[in-house]
Amino acid sequence: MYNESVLSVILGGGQGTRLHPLTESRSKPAVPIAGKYRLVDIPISNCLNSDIKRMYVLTQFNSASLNRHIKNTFNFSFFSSAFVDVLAAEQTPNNKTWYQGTADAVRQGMHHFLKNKFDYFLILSGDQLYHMDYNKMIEQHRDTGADITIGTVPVNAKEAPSFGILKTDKDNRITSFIEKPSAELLPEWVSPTGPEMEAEGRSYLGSMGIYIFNRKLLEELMNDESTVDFGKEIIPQAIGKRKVFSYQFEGYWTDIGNIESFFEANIGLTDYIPKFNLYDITNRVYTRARILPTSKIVNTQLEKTVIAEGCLISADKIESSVIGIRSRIGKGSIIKNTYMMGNDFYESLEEIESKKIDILAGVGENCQISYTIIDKNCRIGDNTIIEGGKHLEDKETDSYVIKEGIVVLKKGAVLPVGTII
Ligand code: ADQ
Ligand code: ADP
Repeated sequence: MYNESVLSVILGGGQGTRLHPLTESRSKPAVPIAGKYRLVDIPISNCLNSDIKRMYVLTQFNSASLNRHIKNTFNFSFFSSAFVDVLAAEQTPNNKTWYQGTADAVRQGMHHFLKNKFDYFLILSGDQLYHMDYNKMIEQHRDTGADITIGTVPVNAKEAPSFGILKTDKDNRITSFIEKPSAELLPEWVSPTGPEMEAEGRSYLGSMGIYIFNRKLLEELMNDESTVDFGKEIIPQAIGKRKVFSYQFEGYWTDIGNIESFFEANIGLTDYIPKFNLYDITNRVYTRARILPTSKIVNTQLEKTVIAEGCLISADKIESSVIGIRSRIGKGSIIKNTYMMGNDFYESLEEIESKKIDILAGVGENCQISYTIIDKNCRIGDNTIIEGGKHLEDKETDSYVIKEGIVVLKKGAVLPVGTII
């Protein structure tokens, strides 16, 4: 029996500038991760594993790929009341095509949500990598009689300025909250987080951007149209006035909302023991079942590498890299610290001949690629050298972007033979 008291709302992304160019032609929840999944699979799978089976995904624009992915993946039985619905920003008479912020996005979807029977809203972020049993948080929410419960994790001083930081009393009730404090303000926000966390320097309690709200309360708060954001307005304004509790989460959790953290999280999957475990049958990450053939690897030295299904690889060496579905990599190539998303289709030998394709989809022969994200369907000519790293300055061209030393090839980019970046 699924958890009927909870309705989940997944915040699928604002204008997506932080993940540009991966969000140039698709909405953020549809961005491919870990070689075969999409960002939105993470919160949806956590919900399913927590027996929460009604979900709305809020997104700024309705990309065909997101709808196709959701429709093909989360296709529940005819007899089930489970659903995953995508709600894209709708044009209003004021011509506000975009959601103005997270709370505004929820406000605009309210008339859809309230048609359902439930007691609690579970508000989730669409760009985080973690496994979490939300039932434990819901249990605490009920036991404490809270109006709002916020999922929290201990963070260090470097991370703290990009989070909502809070303080609690001995019963975990939140007594104060500040959204993204500046480094100068930080000393005032130190909290006791336990000896293990403190030893790692994680002395601040950060909001995970995961909230439980009692249904009636959120309905009431949404009536105030001046509030557009949870972190900036709704949460700070509720402290002191409502019973707001912290639920401290102990497992691995990371925000993957920008290129650097997205890259780190993907490459982190190649660690000997990755912090995010995809090999746990009790905590499955669900995604589209594609029925692809096995991967074929010829004469390639592989080190700490994750390879998805349906790849054709003849590279010399691949190290600390994630290679996505249907990837093709030519002989003599060396790939390091790279996330290659893969291809949406194969090119048959006949097609290659009849269309006279000179640069095949994938990585050509004798290429050297490092610190790079290769979006889907890129064509990289032979003898290309892409040497990402901190020596590179931020830059954007028609076919790639460089951010924080990471080279990101745009979806479908074509790099002529011998390109050097
Ligand atoms: P941020 O992640 O910086 O901080 P925000 O940009 O509001 O806050 O994004 C929250 C989530 O909502 C993200 O998944 C984002 O993609 C999505 N989102 C943003 N704007 C949206 C919009 N207009 N429509 C739909 N979805 C949208 C928040 C909290 C902090 C907390 C961190 C933890 O405000 O207090 O510490 O999350 O990551
Ligand atoms: P994304 O959101 O990753 O940018 P889409 O979801 O729009 O990409 O495209 C993925 C799906 O679209 C593939 O599974 C494939 O079925 C189909 N597709 C896209 N381009 C092609 C193509 N050129 N030939 C055949 N199928 C394609």
